[in-house]
Amino acid sequence: DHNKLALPVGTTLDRFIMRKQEDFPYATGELSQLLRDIALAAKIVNREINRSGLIDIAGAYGNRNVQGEDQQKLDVIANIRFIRALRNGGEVCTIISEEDEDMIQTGNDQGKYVVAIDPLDGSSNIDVNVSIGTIFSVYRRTSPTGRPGTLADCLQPGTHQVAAGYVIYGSSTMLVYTTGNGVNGFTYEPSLGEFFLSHPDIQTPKTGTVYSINEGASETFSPGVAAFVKACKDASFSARYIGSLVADFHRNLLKGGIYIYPATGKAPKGKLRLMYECNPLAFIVEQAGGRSSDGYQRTLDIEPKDCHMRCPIFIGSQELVEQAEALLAQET
Ligand code: AHM
Ligand code: MG
Repeated sequence: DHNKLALPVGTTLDRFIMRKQEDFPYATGELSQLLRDIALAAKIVNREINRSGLIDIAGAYGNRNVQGEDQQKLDVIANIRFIRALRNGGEVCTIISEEDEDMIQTGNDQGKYVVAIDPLDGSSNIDVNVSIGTIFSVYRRTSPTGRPGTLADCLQPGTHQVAAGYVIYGSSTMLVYTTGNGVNGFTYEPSLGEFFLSHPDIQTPKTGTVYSINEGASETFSPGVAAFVKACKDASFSARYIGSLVADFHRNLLKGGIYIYPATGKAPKGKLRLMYECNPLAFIVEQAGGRSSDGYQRTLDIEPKDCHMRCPIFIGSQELVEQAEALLAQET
């Protein structure tokens, strides 16, 4: 019962994390520290993103740094920032990141946690000033401490997540996360440099009238997906597709709806990655009362095969995801 843990709107993220920890008498505070590390890196990345449009202008007035550091692409910068924060924090032994083919060993062999992260998703949207996001997932390692984390530590099913969240760098910047006791959203106040609780105990609507899918690929949809999209149109749903996963997901979480990235001709296994895109959002949506599947089975039950594995995703309001699953089940 997470209602007894309710804290008022306006509580700072640090205080919120601290108070939640006090509710678990045996908690050592390591997960709390890890979440604070992620929030710190998010603030730094947020600053870089807000400056990104100014880089050329800064060059024009002679402010470009000589090493050319400010010319690195933002997804690379975000990757560096998050890895550095998690390494310095000390709680994480191993990281898998969309930006790195191999597992990253932080050198913190005593760290009890592994993190899967997409440091900056939707980065093709940066140049056109569209919202982008960070998505992360936290697992407790299963191998003994005192040595680097293992592939098995990283390849746990989504049901084993101990925390997951995302940061949306949008018209305001928000951090939304769960540790398995509901979902809470925090809005960043840049002039104070703090995240404040703005969306306590988020519940997603049971149904909705928004569908989000890249219909440019509709010629290659399976019959079940095509039937679902047709049903959405027959019901005069609104089509909303930003093309930035976190932004599409966040809108539907708050307003109701379904986001789909199915198998397509170009992406036969779907496009999105299980470990750092699908699973964290699936954990969050379930905690908010919604549902996520690959069309046939619950996302969180999928057995991960490699760190960068892709899978189709149907995620959002429970009734809509169930309707899509029912139509897929009728495929022959
Ligand atoms: P990325 O990880 O290379 O940025 O790709 C993921 C993005 C998601 O943010 C978005 O939902 C999806 O790709 C859009 O793909 P498409 O353009 O095929 O619809
Ligand atoms: Mg991505």
